[in-house]
Amino acid sequence: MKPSYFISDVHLGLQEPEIERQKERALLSFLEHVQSNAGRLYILGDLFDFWFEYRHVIPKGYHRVLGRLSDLTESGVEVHYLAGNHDFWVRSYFHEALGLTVHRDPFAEELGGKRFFYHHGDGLAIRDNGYRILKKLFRSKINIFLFSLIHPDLGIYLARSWSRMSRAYTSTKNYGEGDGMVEYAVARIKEGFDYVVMGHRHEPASRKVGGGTYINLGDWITHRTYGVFDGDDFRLEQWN
Ligand SMILES: [Mn+2]
Repeated sequence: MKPSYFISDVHLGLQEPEIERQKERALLSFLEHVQSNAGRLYILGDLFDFWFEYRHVIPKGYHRVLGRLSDLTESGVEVHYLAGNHDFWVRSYFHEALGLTVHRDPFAEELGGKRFFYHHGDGLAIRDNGYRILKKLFRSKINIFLFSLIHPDLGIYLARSWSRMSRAYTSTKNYGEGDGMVEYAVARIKEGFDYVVMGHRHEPASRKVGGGTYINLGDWITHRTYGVFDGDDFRLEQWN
C-alpha cells in the first residue's frame, strides 16, 4: 500500500507575513512530496488560523496551498480534511472545488488492516465546560448564518482578533495530563482501535497505551511534524 501522511495545526495566517511565507514554502514542498509518494493525506484540523466560507467568497491569501491540494486530488491522492476549532466553518468549497473529503466530526476507519480513530482534540479537557459551551455557539447553524451576513472585511477582522485571543488564552492554560486527550485515546483503544491520531495540543507525541498507540501530530508553528503510516509502522517525523 502507498503510505498515508498526516498533519494538523498548520494555522496558516497566524504569524507575521515573513514567517507565514516560510511556513507556506515548507508546506508546499511537503505537499509536493506527498503528491509523489502518498496514497492519502489526512489534515486533522486547524489548517487555517481562521477560515470562514461565505456563499460566494473565500478568504484570500491561500491560493497556492489550495491549488496544491487540488493538484493532489487531481493526481489521485485521497485527501481527508477534519475541521478543527479554528477552521470549523468549511462548507462545500473544499469538496466541490478541490475534491477533498471533509469531516466535521471525529471519524474512524480501517487502514492497512489497522483500526484508526481521528479526532482534532478540542473540547476534551476536564473542567473545560466554558469551551464546550462556546463550541456549541460557534457551531450553531443560526449563528453561522448571522455571522455570514457581516461584511467579510469586518467579519474576518473580528474573527482573526478573536482567534488570536483564544490562542493566547489557551496557551496560558496548562492542562498537563488533564488535557483529556490521552484519556480519550485510552478509551478508544479499549474499544479496539489500534491508533488514535489527534492534533490541537501543538506538542508532538507518540505513546503506546494498552495495546494501541496515541499519536499527537504536533504543529507547523514550531515543530513542522507529520505522521506517516506505511501499513506496518506509524512514524512521526519532522519536515525540513
Ligand atoms: Mn486546535
